[in-house]
Amino acid sequence: MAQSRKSFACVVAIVALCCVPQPKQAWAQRVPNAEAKRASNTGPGGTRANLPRKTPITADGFVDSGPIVFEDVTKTAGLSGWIHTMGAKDKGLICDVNGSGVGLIDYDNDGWLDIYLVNGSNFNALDGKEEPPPAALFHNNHDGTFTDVAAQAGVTNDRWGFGVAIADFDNDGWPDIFVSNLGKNRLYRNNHDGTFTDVAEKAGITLGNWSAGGTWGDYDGDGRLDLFVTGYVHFDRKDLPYEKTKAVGFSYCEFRGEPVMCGPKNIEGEPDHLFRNNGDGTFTDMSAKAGVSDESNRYYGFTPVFVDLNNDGRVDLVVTDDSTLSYLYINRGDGTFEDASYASGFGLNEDGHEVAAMGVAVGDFLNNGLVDFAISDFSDEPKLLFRNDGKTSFSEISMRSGIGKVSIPFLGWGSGFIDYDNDGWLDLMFVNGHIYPAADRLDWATSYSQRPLLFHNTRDSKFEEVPPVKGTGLGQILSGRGAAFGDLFNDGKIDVVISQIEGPPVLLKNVYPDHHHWVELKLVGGMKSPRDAVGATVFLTANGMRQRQDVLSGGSYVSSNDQRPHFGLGDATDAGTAEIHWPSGAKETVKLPAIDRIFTITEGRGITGVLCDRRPCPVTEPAALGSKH
Ligand SMILES: [Ca+2]
Ligand SMILES: [Ca+2]
Ligand SMILES: [Ca+2]
Ligand SMILES: [Ca+2]
Repeated sequence: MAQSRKSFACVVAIVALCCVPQPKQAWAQRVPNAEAKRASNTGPGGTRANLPRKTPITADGFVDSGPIVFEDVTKTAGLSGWIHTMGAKDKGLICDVNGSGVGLIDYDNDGWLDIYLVNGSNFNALDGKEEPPPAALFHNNHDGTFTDVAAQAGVTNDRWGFGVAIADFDNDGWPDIFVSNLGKNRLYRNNHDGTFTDVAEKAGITLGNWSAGGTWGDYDGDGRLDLFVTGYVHFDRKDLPYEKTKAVGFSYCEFRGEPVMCGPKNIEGEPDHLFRNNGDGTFTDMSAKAGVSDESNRYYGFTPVFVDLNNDGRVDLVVTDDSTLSYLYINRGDGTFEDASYASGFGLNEDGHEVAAMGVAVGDFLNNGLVDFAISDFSDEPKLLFRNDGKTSFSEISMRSGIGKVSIPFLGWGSGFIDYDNDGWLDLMFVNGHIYPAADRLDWATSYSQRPLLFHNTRDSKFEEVPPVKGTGLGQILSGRGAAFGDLFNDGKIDVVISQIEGPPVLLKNVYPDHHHWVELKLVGGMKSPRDAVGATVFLTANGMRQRQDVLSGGSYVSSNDQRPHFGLGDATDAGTAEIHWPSGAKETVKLPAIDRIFTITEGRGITGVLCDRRPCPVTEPAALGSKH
């Protein structure tokens, strides 16, 4: 999150000098001259305090009319009573600013997505002096409303929470919840009766310092989901990272000449962990053996995702790192990973610079069968679009694609490739918000609360910003952090749940007035695959195109999206044919018999369930016959 865009050589120099006091102008010298001059006139009690300040584009640029994509239904849905809190209001410490993730989970297996919202905490709560702020589990009532059942369900966490990753780790057919904390992590096992039990201690995955995010994936192909957890910074209550303290290498902490909270630069990092699932409720730490421990680098890990990026049938691993190189690991298939962060071109931006990478969107936006990535990062940086060129090679094409220039003033977090208009081409959304409250006081051309960004995919590697219409979901400014994307109302349109730091969540219902068709798949793995099919890849051939969707656990910003592959069909009236690459290695081809349906497909058995117009309907004969294993 801190100021970034520094050459790798410069990073090495700073790391080497980390225990030496930094010169007071260390940050300011990278600010362009004119801006530096302005900054020198500002600050607390500065001379510019009374001058009118132009509203930055991050909180402006709204239009009076246009197509409405999202409607903010937070209040009517019943979500506005829950409030996220994290640390002190002055946001003076690094633990106060990052916010938390959102997990979409159908915890009661009724076919409707429920919402898990991680909460933060504060020192008083940690010390038992006040009630800890609880996480929320909002049950979907199928009528557009939700009810918070976290307390009854036993999933309030009550720790300083950051990330969430949803998966059925014990293959019992019921999704479970991993929560990463500043403090011990949680693994909430689903008891099948609306309640959960925290089994993290027995599982051996609590860790205990600062875990940011998690992702589930069967990296060793034994049919059991394994867990990767990012470490952010090493945090010590007895040595808080304030300016000029030992915890920050005695450095000053400034942004454009303004004193700000310290970090992550100069704070000791926390390593990452890969836990192999032993199948008996316990896990074994394989981080070092697998080559993904981050032990020697201690980069500031945020959002990890297991996904097969080179189409060899094995999940690989990408990790966004704050203000340091981001990782891209290729699964060798022998229990180890090859670090291809530099070689692939994924770890740095187009100029070869590291960025403060927060979130990651995963999706095949070119419809060429390869997954691409978009990375949300700090303000003053373009948000990054990485095109997968095959052969484990990526090109960063932000400026060429049309998302670069527009996104520069925004500080991005939750990120998702979603086909909001169901035309068969993945669009791109970023959820934004600054970490420094001073952004609203000083002339930085950015703001503390920021509007979300939605880009329409105009094909041929190009995107266009969707104008934010006043009074709609895109037409508001938020303190956005985590975000999860999914079809919450089973109507074939992808909605968004946003977690705001220090505020209520925001539910954006997709009301875009297209008349396009769609299809969704709920996959159930067989005996040799994870039961929830996490790691499966689906190629849908329909409407003259071949689209790809993956079943993933983790992503966006330390969040967990709808795991049902969703395909926009445009005007096509034939739902096409799905080619499913199951985690077991089996490939299955299923002719989908109808549009605008949610099909359950069970490995080796074809279609085993159908939702028509939000209700179960008969499985038709041609569908069952269409399966070829
Ligand atoms: Ca449900
Ligand atoms: Ca389970
Ligand atoms: Ca495994
Ligand atoms: Ca689209």
